[in-house]
Amino acid sequence: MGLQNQNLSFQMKGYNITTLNEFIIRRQANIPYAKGELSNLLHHIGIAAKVVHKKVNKAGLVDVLGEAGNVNIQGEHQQKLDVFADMQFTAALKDSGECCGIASEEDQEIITFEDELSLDGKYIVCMDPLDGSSNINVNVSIGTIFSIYRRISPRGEKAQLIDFLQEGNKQIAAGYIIYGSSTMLVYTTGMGVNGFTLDTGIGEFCLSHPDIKTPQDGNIYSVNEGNYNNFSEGVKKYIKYCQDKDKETKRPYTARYIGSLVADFHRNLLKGGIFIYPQTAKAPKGKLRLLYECNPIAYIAEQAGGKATDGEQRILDLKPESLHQRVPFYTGSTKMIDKAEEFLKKYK
Ligand code: AHM
Ligand code: MG
Repeated sequence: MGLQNQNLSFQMKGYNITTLNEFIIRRQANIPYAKGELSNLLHHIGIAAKVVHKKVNKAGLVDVLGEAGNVNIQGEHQQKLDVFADMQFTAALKDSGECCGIASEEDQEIITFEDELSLDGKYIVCMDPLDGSSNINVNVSIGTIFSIYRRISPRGEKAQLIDFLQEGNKQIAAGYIIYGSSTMLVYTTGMGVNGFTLDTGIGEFCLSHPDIKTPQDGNIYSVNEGNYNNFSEGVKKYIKYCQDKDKETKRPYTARYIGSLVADFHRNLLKGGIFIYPQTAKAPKGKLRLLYECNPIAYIAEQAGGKATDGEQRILDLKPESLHQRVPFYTGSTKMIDKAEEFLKKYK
């Protein structure tokens, strides 16, 4: 039996698997005039995710743990895996031929791709190639975050900074990969959120979490409480509210904080909860970066029926001023965000 016929017979016997690529192509078929450029870009992100997954899974066995010996733009010591993931995603985006430039947490300036194919690329990508760096060396979940925009500058020319400083509400697609007890890719193109788990047996991301909807309310709060003394009065009071006993609102809530945004967000997305990284005395503008951490996560949160704000304004409506801009970040179940904002307003 030829390979094609064998595949057909697997399907006929009821192997009901939808791979990431099949899903992307089916979605594309629903969009009139789509030429497959975004599909191709997402496909390449999927490939890089598999390569990084493989490396992350071997951490401890091969020499990928520890510091790379450089300090990045954020003043953080780059880990070997930070550098590896940055290289893999950069190479995959360049290879796609659909992307004319990227902004990465690991690089001070934008990187432009200047081969003929890429210059004509319609998209730019902002990314945090390896999020949760402090957890790399201790076998705790880490992630990759990406955000895709249509370029503003003319096709055929070099990508410009203005292509990257677009409001989050202009995102075409966003997603994350979580390297956890299994590896998952979760993404949105503005038509809901879908999650794919990597089946390592066949080397494919398979649809495992279709049309994710986050609970409107929850009982998990996620914040680095080690910073408590440096929080504003409103945040302190909200944390106390989370800890107070109240039967009707099922309090006290449960505290869960991993220290990897992707993992903390992913858990709360599925279970219901609130993630907070507010301003602190040490980080007066917050810690997390608007372009490649908050915007993509905010887009996914909203597409799943949740919310994301800086404590007052919708994250997706903030006008970026610089590549590595930081913002306070509140995201998760709508009712919990509303309650937190009530406290911020009251104790402003
Ligand atoms: P990174 O991109 O250098 O890994 O930093 C971002 C991470 C987020 O994943 C996480 O939410 C936050 O930093 C944790 O910070 P802290 O250790 O201050 O709680
Ligand atoms: Mg990060």
